[in-house]
Amino acid sequence: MRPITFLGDCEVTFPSQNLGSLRDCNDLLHNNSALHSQMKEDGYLLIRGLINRDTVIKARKTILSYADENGELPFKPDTELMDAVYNPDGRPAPTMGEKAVTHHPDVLKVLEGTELFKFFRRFFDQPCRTFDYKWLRMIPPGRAAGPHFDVVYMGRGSQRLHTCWIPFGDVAVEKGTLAILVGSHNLPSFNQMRQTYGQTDVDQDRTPGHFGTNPLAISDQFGGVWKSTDFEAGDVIIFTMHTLHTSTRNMSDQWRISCDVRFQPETDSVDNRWVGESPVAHSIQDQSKKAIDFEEAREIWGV
Ligand SMILES: O=C(O)CCC(=O)C(=O)O
Repeated sequence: MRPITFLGDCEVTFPSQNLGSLRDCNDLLHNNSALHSQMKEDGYLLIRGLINRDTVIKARKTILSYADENGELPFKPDTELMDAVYNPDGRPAPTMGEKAVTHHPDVLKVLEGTELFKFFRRFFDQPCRTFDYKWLRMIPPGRAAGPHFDVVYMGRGSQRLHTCWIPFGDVAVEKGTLAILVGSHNLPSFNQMRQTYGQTDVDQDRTPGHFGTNPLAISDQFGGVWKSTDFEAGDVIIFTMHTLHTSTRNMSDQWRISCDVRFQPETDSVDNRWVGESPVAHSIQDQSKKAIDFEEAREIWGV
């Protein structure tokens, strides 16, 4: 029996009815229309071993060395750097959007490497581009991301923008993996959510980015099935801007290292917050506009 993890504050085991298994699409990799059909059906594509494992492991070492050298004892003394064991008395250097680490050649070899560019070039059937901003995350024990659509954070450009989530190391479900609410991108029961919450812009509207904090309450109310998987270094998961996702709680004693990056066709319009030499990232345009909390937003959205 595997150890428990959590979706929000609810205990779950994996695999179970509450948290099923994602399917991979490796047998479709040479059939672009089949890949598109699967994306349309599932809202995601899980690809095993897309990126060279050694390249990912080398980048992991670079990221951990950066976090260690520029932080304050983030790792437990007398442990292996590559194990990234959490030190409750320490703090890593910030990594999110930090070019000093995200654009290190070892890291870029993963995030902007030939494998991802080759995949998206073929998937879009035209040249593609990626955002310069990279969401490189170090997630401590006990933490998880709340459920959300990515469109609310980066929806000002291409309608064909996709997210690609990349773990830097082997990440079992109990260490905090990406989980997808399969059905959220296409079931009619999510129409109202897509047409309200799914049309918002957190910076412009000052609406909440996360659709609450309880993933299982969402599937209970709207349907769909939460799914995740044990990831290995080199695996990636790609999903749409309207695929609801969260992460399982990190139950280990180690930092979970991952990065989410975005790809789109090169000629499509682009959300300017995330590109350029120093992307502006999130910025509230109208400071006088009051932030709306989730309960208030739900009433407005009627969901
Ligand atoms: O890594 C995580 O925990 C969350 C990632 C995420 O929200 C994303 O890839 O859009």
